[in-house]
Amino acid sequence: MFLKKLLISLFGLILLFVFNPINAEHHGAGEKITPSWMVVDSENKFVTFTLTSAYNGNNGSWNYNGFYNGSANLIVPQGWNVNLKFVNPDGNYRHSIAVIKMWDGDNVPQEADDSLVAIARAYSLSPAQGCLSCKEDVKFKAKNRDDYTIGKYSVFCGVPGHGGSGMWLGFSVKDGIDAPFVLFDKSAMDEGYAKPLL
Ligand SMILES: [Cu+2]
Repeated sequence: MFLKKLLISLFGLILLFVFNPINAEHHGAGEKITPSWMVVDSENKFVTFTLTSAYNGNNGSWNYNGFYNGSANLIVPQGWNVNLKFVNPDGNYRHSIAVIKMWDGDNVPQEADDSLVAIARAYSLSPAQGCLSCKEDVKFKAKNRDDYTIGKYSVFCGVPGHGGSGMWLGFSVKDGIDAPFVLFDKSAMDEGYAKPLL
């Protein structure tokens, strides 16, 4: 009996060991994609992501390129220069982008002004106000803060209620990779979502 229990425990431990790395990766999960809206200039260590807000009806149109709830995670090597080419074609709803620190658990901010921005210059003008029918190049260097080592951020719509309702993408700055990429996590999207821009 004891031996049986021991064996079951051991088996459980082995299962945990085998499956845990997958679970641990869950937050950074997804399919690696090379979307049309990402342009990489390796020679100059420069990456451009064109992010169109209200791209389609997903999440009540509160999305970027059709992605929301972190379903796209932009991963950039430490030290690269980034241009988030923000486009809001919508004439009725204001939107913005602000790169803010990833929150813990469910503590998603309801709005984000420039005081929440986690990487120098990584925000569009007055992110809590947003803008209508507007474009802005948001250029900054992907550099982790000294006081903040996990490298996980969010590209967030700062307009009150938007980011808090899912209008955000993941953004990570990583050491040890030599090119940017995007992870698409379909499981973060609602069932029946329209195709995001790939
Ligand atoms: Cu918005």
